[in-house]
Amino acid sequence: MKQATTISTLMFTRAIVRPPASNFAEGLTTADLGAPNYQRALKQHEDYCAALEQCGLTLIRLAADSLHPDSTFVEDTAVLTNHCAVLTRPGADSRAGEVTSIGKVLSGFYPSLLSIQPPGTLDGGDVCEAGNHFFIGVSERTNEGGAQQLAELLARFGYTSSLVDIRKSGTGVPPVTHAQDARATHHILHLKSGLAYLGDGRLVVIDALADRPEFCGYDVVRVDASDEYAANCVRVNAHVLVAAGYPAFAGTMRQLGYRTIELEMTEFQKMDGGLSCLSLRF
Ligand code: CIR
Repeated sequence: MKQATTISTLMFTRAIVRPPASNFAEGLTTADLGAPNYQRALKQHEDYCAALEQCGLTLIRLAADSLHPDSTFVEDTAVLTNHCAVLTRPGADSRAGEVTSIGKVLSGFYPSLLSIQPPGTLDGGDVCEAGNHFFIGVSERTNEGGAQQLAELLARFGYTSSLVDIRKSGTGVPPVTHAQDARATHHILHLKSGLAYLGDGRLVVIDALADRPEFCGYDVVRVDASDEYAANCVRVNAHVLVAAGYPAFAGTMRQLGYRTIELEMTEFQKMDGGLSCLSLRF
């Protein structure tokens, strides 16, 4: 077990959130977990908001948007850094319209907004900030053009990036080892479904991605397949938000010295959503 070390306090002061709309169940999903219960989803969302406030954030609460059933997953609409904000171009057509209202809100906080241009596509869930470096997933939603555009925009502000291909087909190279085979056939929706940055050079990574060369040199907390959903945790200032139901993972976080807040996420998991997707933190 890795020992607890001195932990820096990453500072976010605000988060944008949007509760699920009554037609939330009509959103996109690949999960085979049944339909979400709307009242339970609202309660889970409210608890999530309370946790962000407990972490010291001021919330910008947007109204539910029934025109876009997936709009509670605000993270996918923008990439926010200390120096710039980039509006995304979601890879799913049904989510394209979500960006406009987020852009209006963000224009009150950022002097100018950058944006991903067609034919590039990019979902914020594929973007993992790790200090001055960004991991950008190339996925079924984020294409190489979108990922490359983001890397170029971020470079203007001194950030470096690496692209991480998580598509089922991987790099297109036929698998030759068991490990490569497991990796190539593994499927997560977004890069951050299997990756989180805790600060201080430490990543949380699912087993299927943990040996990727892009993560070499980081202190990697591996998450095995049975706890995979828990890998989408969120460091918010002095706390780490973790999905309830994964006591071993939460225990690991506490042993590393983090204060944890466990949150029920069952209804969002049914719609392929995790903890990070429910807010845009800045
Ligand atoms: C979708 O398929 O787009 C939504 N149902 C779930 C999005 C989850 N977002 C994320 O992981 N960043």
